[in-house]
Amino acid sequence: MQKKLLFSLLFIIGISFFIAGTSQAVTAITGGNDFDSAVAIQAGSYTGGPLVGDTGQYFYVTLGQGQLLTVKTAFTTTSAYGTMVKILIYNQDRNQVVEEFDSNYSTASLTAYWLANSNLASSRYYIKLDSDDDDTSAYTMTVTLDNKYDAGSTADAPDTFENAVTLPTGTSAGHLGAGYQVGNDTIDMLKLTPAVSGAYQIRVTPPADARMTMTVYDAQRQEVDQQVANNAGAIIASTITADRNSDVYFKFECDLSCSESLVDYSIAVTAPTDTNTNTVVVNANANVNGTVVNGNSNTAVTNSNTNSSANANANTAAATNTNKTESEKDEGLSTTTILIIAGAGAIVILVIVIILIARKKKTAPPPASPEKK
Ligand SMILES: [Ca+2]
Ligand SMILES: [Ca+2]
Repeated sequence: MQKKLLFSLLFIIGISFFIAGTSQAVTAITGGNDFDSAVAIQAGSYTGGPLVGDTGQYFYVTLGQGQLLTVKTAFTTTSAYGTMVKILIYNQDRNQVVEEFDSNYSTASLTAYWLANSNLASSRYYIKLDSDDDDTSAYTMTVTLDNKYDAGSTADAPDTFENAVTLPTGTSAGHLGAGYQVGNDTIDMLKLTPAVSGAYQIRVTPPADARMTMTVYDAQRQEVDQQVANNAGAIIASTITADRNSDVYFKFECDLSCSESLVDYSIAVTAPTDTNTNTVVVNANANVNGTVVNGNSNTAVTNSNTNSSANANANTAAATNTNKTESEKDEGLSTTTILIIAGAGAIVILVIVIILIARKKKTAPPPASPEKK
């Protein structure tokens, strides 16, 4: 019995910790009455209300360059006549840049967003929740800040050549948001530094509703090509011939005539194949040792480079010289010479022996003649 109670207690405690860990904290909040009294908030979830009359409640967030602010709200009302609810966003100069609104007879949900460009490292944006004419009894608000950095960098690509974001080869993502309700990021300037000389192809794929423009500039910042999409969603491409380490700039544009929504586009850069092939001849000497010609076998090592950026030669294999060394050759000749000398000596000794035998025969007394009887 006690074991069952202990098990039940542990189970309840575990469930409580699980719920606490997975549920998102919601903070009760009340905004200011105007810009000067606006309340600073961070990314998070909030609840508040009521919104009375036309006063509304003011908040503000600090938005970094290349960051996307998203404000999601849900309003409820008990008014028999309904209300008109709004999300308004203002820039740091307190100029209105976003207005989202809807009629609300019981509940209404709205979403507003804004993408900040790189003109300011960070800036203040005001959020106003508003209810015209009649009361809105309560609201919930979720604020998120997402980094919409370009081409794998940690920044929004700027409008100008200076500080252009590095464009890598392969596929990367870019982000633009143009005009009222969307953002002030209408231009992304990127820079490609070729690792090898040759033809590079750049393809830009926009979302279905965007009609983008790409302009290409050489290292002297002279325009060399421009591609304008004929229709929304069209892929645009350019092929340029570039020298190694000579920068090429790309300006990607999407203004209000391009899209009325956020534009997440992809950039595919295809680099040329490095066909540079070096042939290194190792040990081309032909040694002559007296009357003996030493024909060396030279080994040519072909180095096929495949690394376009570092041109890293893989030519580390040593050439193999199959020739004997001079000392080895000298050692071989000495043995031959010794054999010749030994043979000659033997011949001389043999000749001397023959001569001595011949002389001995000449000096020997003639055999005695038989006596006459
Ligand atoms: Ca951008
Ligand atoms: Ca930009």
